[in-house]
Amino acid sequence: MSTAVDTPAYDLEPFWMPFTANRQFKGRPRILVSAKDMYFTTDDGRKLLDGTAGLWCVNAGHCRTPIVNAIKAAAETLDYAPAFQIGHPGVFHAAQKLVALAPGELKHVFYCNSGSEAVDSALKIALAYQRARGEASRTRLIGRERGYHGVGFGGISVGGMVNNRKAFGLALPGADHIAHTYDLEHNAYSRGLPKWGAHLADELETRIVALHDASNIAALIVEPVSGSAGVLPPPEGYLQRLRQICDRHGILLIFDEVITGFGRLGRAFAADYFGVVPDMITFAKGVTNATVPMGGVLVHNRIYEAFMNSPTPDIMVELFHGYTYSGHPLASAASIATLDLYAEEEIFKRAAALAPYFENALHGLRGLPHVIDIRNLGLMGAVELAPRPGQPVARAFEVYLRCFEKGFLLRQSGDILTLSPPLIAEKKHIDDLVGALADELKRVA
Ligand code: PXG
Ligand code: PLP
Repeated sequence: MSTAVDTPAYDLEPFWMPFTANRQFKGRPRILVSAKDMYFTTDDGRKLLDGTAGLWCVNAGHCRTPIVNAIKAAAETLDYAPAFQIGHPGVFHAAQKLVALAPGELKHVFYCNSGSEAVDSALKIALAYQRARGEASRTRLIGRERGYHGVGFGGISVGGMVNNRKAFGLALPGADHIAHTYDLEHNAYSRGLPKWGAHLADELETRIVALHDASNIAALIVEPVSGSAGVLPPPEGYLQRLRQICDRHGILLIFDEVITGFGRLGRAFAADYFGVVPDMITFAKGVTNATVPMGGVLVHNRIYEAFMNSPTPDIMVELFHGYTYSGHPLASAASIATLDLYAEEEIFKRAAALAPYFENALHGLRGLPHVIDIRNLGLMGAVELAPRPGQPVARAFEVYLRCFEKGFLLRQSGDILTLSPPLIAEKKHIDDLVGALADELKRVA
C-alpha cells in the first residue's frame, strides 16, 4: 500500500510526524488543506467526511465563523500577555464561563496547553495538595491499565498502553495501576455501559490500598470512558464505586476528560453523565473546538482553598507550576467563542439526541467479516477486528486507508477502528460513515 504518488511541492522529510508510521506516510502522503463543518478537503481536491472530529476534538465542526472571528480579533489586539504575575481579561472571562459549566464544586481552573500538560498539572496539584494538608507521605499516583493520559512522563507513568511506555525507561517511580475493564467474554457487543465488571473497581481497595497503604497514595486518575485504548465504557456502577473507595481512603479522584469533556457523551462532562463528581477534571481538545491549543485542570474548591489558606505571606507564589502559554490570549478568545457556540447551538443536546441512532448504526455492523466486538457511548464508537494471523494492525490499517481513499476519515489504533464524529453530525453522516466501513469490512482480506 505504499506506492509513491505525485511528489508534493514541499519536502516531507524534515517533519518527524507524531504517532505516525512516517515511512508509510511519506511514501503515500495524506494531506488536508482546508476544512468546513463536517468535511476536510484533501490536497487533491477531494471532500473527506470527518468521522473522528479531528482527533476527538472538533466538537462543533470545522472553521466555525464565530470562533474564527474571535481568534482573528484577539490576534490583532493582544498577541500575548505574560502569564506569570500578570493577567489579561480574556483568560478570566474564559475561566468564568468554564467553571459555570463544571460539575459540583469544581469551580477553579488551572490552564495549560494540551491534555498531556493537563495531566501533568493535575498529578502535581494532587501531590502538592496532599502535602499542603499535612499528608506528605501520599506520593503514589495510581492509573489504570489501558488508560491514556497523554505522553508526558507523568501521563505515561499512570497510563497503561504498553507501546506508549515500553521504550521510555522507568518514568515516575511509585505509580501503580488498577485493572482495565476490557473483557470480551463477558462484555462483547455491549450497547452503552457493560453490565459486567463493577467489581473490578474494588481492586483499588483490595489490591492497591492493601499493598501500598492509603497513607502513601495521593490520587487515582482514570478516563471515565477510555478513548485511545479503543472506547471502553465503564461497567455499570464502576465509577460510583471508585468514588466511594477514594472517599474512604482520602485518595483524590481525577477524571481525565480530555476526550469525554464538552459534549462527547451528550453532557458537558462525563462527570454529569455518570453523576459522579471527581476532585479534579483534566480537559483539552474541545475547550477551544481544537482551534488553538488549550488544556487545563478543573479543581475542587477545597483543593484551591488549601493553597490559598497557606500560612506563607501573600506575596509568596502558592503553586510553583505554570506554562509560558497558560491562558494564552488567542486560546482564551477561542474558548469563550467555543463555549458560547456550544450553548447557542445546544451542541451537547444534539449529541445526546444522535447517540441512539449512532449506537444502532454501529451495532448494525455486527456479523460482518472480522468483527469481534462493537462498543459505544455517546458519540464515541469502536469496532474491533480480529487481527490478521501473524500481521497485527494490518487489517484495520487497510480498512482505514481504503475509507480515506473513498472520502471517509476514521481512526485506527491497533486492530480497532474508532468513530467520534463532530457533535453537529446528522443521521446521513452516520449512515455514510458506517456504510463505508461496512463496505470495506466486506472487502478486506
Ligand atoms: N488524556 C486523554 C484521556 C486523552 O485522550 C490526552 C490526555 C493527551 O492530550 P494531548 O493534547 O496532549 O494529546 C489525550 C489525548 C487517539 C488519540 O486517536 C487520542 C488522543 C490524542 C491523539 C490521538 O486515540 N488523546
Ligand atoms: N525550557 C526553557 C529553557 C525555558 O526557558 C522554558 C520556559 O521559560 C521552558 C523550557 C518551558 O516552556 P513552557 O513554559 O512553554 O512550557
